[in-house]
Amino acid sequence: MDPLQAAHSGPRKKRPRQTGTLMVSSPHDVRFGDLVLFILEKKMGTTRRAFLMELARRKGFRVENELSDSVTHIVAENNSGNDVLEWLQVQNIQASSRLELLDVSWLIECMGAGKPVEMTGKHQLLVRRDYPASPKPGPQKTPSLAVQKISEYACQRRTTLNNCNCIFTNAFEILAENCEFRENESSYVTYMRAASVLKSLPFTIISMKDTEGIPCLGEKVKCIIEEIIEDGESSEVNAVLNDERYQSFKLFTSVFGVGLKTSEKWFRMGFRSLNKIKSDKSLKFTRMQKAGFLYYEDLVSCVTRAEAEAVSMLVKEAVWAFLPGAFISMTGGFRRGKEIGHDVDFLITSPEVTEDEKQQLLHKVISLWEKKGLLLYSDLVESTFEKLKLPSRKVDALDHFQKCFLILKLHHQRVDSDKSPQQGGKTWKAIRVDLVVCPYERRAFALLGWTGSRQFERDLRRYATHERKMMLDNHALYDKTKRIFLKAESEEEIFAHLGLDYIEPWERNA
Ligand code: DCT
Ligand code: MG
Repeated sequence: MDPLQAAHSGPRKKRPRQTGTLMVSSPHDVRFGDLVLFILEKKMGTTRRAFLMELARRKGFRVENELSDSVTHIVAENNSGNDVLEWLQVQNIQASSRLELLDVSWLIECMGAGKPVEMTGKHQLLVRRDYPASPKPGPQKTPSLAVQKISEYACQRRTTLNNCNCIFTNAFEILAENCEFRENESSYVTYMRAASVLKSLPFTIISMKDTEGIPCLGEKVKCIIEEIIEDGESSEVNAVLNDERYQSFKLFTSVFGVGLKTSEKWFRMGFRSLNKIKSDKSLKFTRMQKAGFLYYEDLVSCVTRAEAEAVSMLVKEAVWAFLPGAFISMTGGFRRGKEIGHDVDFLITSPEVTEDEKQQLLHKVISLWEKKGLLLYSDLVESTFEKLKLPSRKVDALDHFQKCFLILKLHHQRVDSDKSPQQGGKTWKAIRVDLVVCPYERRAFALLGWTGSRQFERDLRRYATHERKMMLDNHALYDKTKRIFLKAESEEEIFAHLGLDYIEPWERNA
């Protein structure tokens, strides 16, 4: 066993069992009978607890010596909501959802007011809902209050862009990328899942104790987390960042049209810079790569939301010129609320048009842009969609819808109308745009698939397969037990078919 690991999974400190301190106190009239208080001794101490109990009773509050079913309010000092829940678990007591967990500041305000004051957020002890206290050995009741395990599937977690564990997730994403470059699929998945679960946490990991109960964090991952906690950085990540192969692949794949195969070839040929590659007469480039080099600077500088909105206008103008009733949704990262992206993705669909009209749409749109001088690159892929085909088993398979991969010329003025074109300067920016056209009755599946994130999509499919015996992809959902396709008009219906709580697009940034 890894010595580090052993250090973290050792026996937990036994907490002394709390027994209510028996007080000798004169009887007081209870004035606020519907409140039954219990004051936690832990971290408060016997004397202070006894003092507060006596004071509260004198003011007409009912305060119990022992924790019992009748208690409605637990008051604690210097404890978090999770601390209190953990304490309750040790007592083998089931916390009901009507039990209030309050900070001592509430009680003190009540004492000042001589009556119960309103409980607000500042008084209520926060329970990290996704963060269960680690289970104790032996039979136990599960507290019904708020304790829910973090799922191993990203589609059962809410992941906003509010990532409070960047320091760790950046590290794991670099390690994952390095594995991708080395085609080490299993390590890639390990690191991506670790990054993904950390992104969903509503708190920052500050000690190894915080990682208890979190899935997808294996031994290796935990060692890296520990090193980052202790040193602020990971030696393994530093080694990757200084690795020649990683640096070269990172550079080469930043060119549109260059994937792992080409990068491998160039790396083996001894290339280390893009300038050397561009000027080498013996190399042959695809049409995509030529465009990639030509518009390199624009394409590596990310697309802003303002630019994405301007592209959206362009797309709507062109599509509606031919199909006024078409639905156009911006998908991808921008639909998830991101402020920047590497491209802008759109899903287009329309009810009540013939297959032929729909098939012609992208062709017409592209030739319109070509006439207007806005088309810098296009690659149109015809649909290979078949209605009765079962969803793909592969989690990363491309879908069969008709689509085009484009580079469009976006004039600065369309983004910022105040911006007057500078004399002689370039007045536009090259932007990567993807357009996908899907059959109207498949729009919910296509929208769900094209909204991402990739990790979220992978886990949705994995969840469907392993937990529901269903098959999901960008086209359809198939129930293997019932042997039927499950129809859906909206993303909500797909989640419902899968028995999942609905996760909003901005919560899918896994
Ligand atoms: N997608 C898919 N099948 C693929 C590739 C992508 O279903 N083979 C989905 C998942 C995400 C979405 O399409 C958009 O893809 P990207 O543009 O690559 O991702 P993004 O989340 O929009 O990220 P970025 O902000 O970098 O564009
Ligand atoms: Mg995108």
